[in-house]
Amino acid sequence: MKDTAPRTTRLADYRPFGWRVTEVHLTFRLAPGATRVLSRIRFAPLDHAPARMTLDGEGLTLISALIDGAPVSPDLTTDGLTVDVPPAPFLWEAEVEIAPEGNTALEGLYMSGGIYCTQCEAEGFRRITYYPDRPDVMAPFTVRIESDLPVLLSNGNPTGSGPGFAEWHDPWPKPSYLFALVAGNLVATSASFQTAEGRDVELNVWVRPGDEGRTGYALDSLIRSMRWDEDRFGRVYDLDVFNIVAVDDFNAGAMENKGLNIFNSKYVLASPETATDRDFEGIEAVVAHEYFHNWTGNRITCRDWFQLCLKEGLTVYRDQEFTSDMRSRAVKRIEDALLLRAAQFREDAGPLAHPPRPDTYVEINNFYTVTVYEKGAEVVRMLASVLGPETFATGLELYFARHDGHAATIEEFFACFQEVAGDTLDGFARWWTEAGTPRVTVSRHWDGETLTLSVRQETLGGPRWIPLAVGLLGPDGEEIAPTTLLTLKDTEAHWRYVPSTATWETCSAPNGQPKTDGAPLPSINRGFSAPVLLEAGMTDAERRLIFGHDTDPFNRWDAGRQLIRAGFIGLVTEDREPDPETLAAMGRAVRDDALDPAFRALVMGLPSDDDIAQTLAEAGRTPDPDLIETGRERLREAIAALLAGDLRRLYADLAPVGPYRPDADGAGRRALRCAALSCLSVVDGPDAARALYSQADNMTERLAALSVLLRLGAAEDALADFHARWSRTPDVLDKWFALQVGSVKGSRAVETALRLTRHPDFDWRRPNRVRSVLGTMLRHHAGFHSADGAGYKVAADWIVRLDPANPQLAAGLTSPFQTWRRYDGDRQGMMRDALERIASADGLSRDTSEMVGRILG
Ligand code: 0A1
Ligand code: ZN
Repeated sequence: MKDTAPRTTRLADYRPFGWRVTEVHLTFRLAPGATRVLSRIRFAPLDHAPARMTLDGEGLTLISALIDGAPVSPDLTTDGLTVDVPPAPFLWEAEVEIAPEGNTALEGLYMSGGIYCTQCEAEGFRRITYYPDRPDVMAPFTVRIESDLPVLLSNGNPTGSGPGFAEWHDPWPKPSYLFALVAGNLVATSASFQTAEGRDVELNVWVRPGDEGRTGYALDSLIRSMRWDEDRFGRVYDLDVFNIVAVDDFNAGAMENKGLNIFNSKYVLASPETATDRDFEGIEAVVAHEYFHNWTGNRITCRDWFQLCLKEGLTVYRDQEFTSDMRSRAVKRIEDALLLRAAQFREDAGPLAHPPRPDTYVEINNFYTVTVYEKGAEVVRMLASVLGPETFATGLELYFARHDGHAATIEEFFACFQEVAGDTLDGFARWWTEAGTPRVTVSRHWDGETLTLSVRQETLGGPRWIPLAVGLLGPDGEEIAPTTLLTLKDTEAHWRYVPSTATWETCSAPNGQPKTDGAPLPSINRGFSAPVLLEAGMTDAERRLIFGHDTDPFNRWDAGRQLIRAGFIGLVTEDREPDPETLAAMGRAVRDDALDPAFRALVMGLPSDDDIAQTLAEAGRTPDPDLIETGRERLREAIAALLAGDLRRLYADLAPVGPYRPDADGAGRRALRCAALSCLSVVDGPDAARALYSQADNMTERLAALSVLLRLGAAEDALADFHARWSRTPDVLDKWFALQVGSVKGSRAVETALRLTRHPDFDWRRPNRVRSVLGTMLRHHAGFHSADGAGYKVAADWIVRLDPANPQLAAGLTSPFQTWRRYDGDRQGMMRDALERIASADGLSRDTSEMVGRILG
C-alpha cells in the first residue's frame, strides 16, 4: 500500500546513513506471481551508527531475516523495517517474495510482454528487497538469476552461467537506483568496441524476436556516443559489456542502469518505414544520454535526490553537445530553446515552479521535470560560457578526478569550477537554488558616436549572473562588432562599445539626448546564451534587419519568430491582418537556398497555441483557445496565399533524390518539404498529400501526409491502410493513435480521444498508448480547453482511473492543468472542479495528490 499522507522531505534534513555497505549479493528465483529475492548484504557501522538500523521496503513479503546467521524479527512498517544490529560489521541476510506480474506501477521488478525488467530510479529498489534505498549508499553488487528463460542479464560483467542460471558481478560501487535485471526471450544485435584504453567491449542491443531488424541505428548511435565521449570529454567505458534492452512498457524514456540500460522501445526500434526523422534524432540523443550517464550519474552519482540536476543537467548538456556535433549546432540550439520556452518557462511561470535544485519534495518522481533536466543543462551551458572552454574543461576534469566513486552535491560540483577559476563566481549559483525566469531589459543610447547598452534584470531571490552574447549590425545588416559575452552580475549595468579596440567596456549610465541616425543595431542574447525573457525594445523594422542579416542563426530565427508572434497576437486580439512585410521577409528566408533547409523549416513553424496563450496571459489578457486556433488557421492561409508559388517549387525541388537516410541533411530537406506541403494544402487541397502518403518510402513523409489528410477531413482510406499495415507494431500504432487526436480541430480532439480509448487496440495498461491518446488530447490546446469542459472531464476521469494502477503515469497527465489560472472564470471553475475531483479520489497516490495539490496552490 502506498502511503498517501503528504510527507515532505527536506534538503535541510539530510543525514548520512549510519553504515557503509561493503558487499551486496542478490539471488533471484524468478516466477511471475511469486519471485523470491535472497539478499546477503555486509554492513559496517560508521561512527554515528545508532543501535537500530532502518531499511526501506515497499510491498515486500518478508520470509526470513538473519544477522550473522542468527534469525531476527525486525519491526515491519508500511515503508520498511527496523532492526537491532551489532556495533561491528555484520552480515544481513533476507529472503522476500514479490509478484512482478501484478506490478502495474512499473517500478521495481515488473513484466512487459513476458520480459522481466526493472526500473529502480528513483525509489524502486525498495520494491525488490529491504535496503538503504538512497543514492549516497554505494556498493559493488553480485547477482545470481535463476530462471529457464534464455537471456538473463544484470549489471556489470557476466561471471558464470549454466542451465537455468546466470551470474553477474559489477565491480563499480553503485547506488541501488542503478540496479537492473532483465530476463526473457530476447535477441541481440551486437558489435564490439575497443576503448581508448584498449579494452574490448561487447555491445548488445536486445529486443523481442522479430524486432532485430530495427536495432541498427541504436547500436550505431551507441558506438558514436562512446567514441565521442572519449574524444570530447576524455571519458572511457569501464566494463567488458554494455547491454541495451528495449521493452514496450516503460514509464520514462530510458534508464542508465550501470552496464545494462533499459529503454522504452520507442527510443530503440527504428527503420525508415517505421520511424520518423524525429524518432531517429530522439534515439541518437537518448542512447547518448544514457551512455553519458556512465560518468555523469554512475561513476559520480548524487548524494541525495535534491541533487538530481547534478547528473541530469550535466548529462543533458553533454547529449546536447553530442547532437550539435553530429547534426546542426544552430538547429539543435533552436530546438532546445523552443522546448525550454514552451515547457520550462511555462513551468517557471506557474504553480509548479521550482529551482533546478529544489529543497523540498513530497514524491521525488514528480521532480523529473524540464526545470531539472533542461534548465539544469542551461545552467551548465552558462557556466561553460562564463568560464570559457578551457577553464570549464579544467573544472570538469577536476570534478571527475575528485569525485569519482562518490555521491556528490551541486556545491561540490560548483566548487571545482570556482577553484580553477580562482574566483567565487558569486551570484552564479542562484541559478540552481532559485526558481523563476529572469526578465532582462536592454535599453540603448546612441550619442552619434558611441552606443551604450543599459541592461537590467528582474529576478527572484537576488541578481544572477546573466551571460549575454552581443554583436552589432550596421544599417544594412552588416556585422560591425563580433559576438562578445557581456555578463550582467548585478541588477543593472551599462556597457559602451569602443570601435577602435572592438571591445565593450563598462561605464556609468549614459546621459544626454539620444540620437537615432546611424545607430548600430545590437543583436542580443545570441545563441540564446542565457535562458531569460528578453525585452530589447526593438521595432519591427529592426527585427526584420536581424531576421534577414544577422550572422547568428539563433537570433535570425528568433527575430522572425517575434515578428510572426506579433502578427499572430494581432490577429487573435484585434482581428488585424498579418503584416505583409513580415510574410515577405519570411518568404525570402524560405526561398533562400543558401540557408539550411532545416533552418528554413523552423522559420516556417508557427508558435504553438499554448505559446500564444502564455504571451496573452503575460500581457494581462485572457486567452480564448478557439480564437487562437482560428487565428492560426487564418495565419496559415495568409502564408499559403502569399507563398504558394514558392512552396510548390520547393515541394518539387526537395523531392527525394536517393534512398532514405536518417541524417541531418535529409531530415532538414524532408522537414522543409513537409512544411511546404502542409501549408500548401490550405490552398491546393488533399491531392498532393494523398499522393505522398501512397508513394513515400519512409515514415516521416507518410506521417506528414496523413496529418494533412486528417486536418482536411480526407484521411479515411489512409487511416485504414495505416492501421492494416501496422496493427501489430506497437510503436508505430502509437503514432496512428496520436495523430488522429493531434491533427483534428479542437472541437473534435476530445471526442476522437474518447472514441479511441474504446478502440480494441487501446490498452490503458501501456503507458505509451495512454500518452498517445490522452497525452495528445491534453496537449491539444483548443481540445483540452474546449468550452464545454469535456477535455477537463475526460482528463480527470482517466487520471482517477489510471492512478491506482500506475501513479507515475497518472501524475504525469496532470501537468497541463498547471496553467489553469490563465483562463476565463468558466474554464477556471471547470478545471478547479476537475482537479478537486481528482484530489478527492479514494486512496489517491502520493504522486498524483502532490501534483494536484501544488497545481491548486
Ligand atoms: N534517469 C533517467 C530517466 C528516468 C527517471 C525516472 C524514472 O522513473 C522515475 C525512470 C527513468 C534518464 O535521465 O534518462
Ligand atoms: Zn538522465
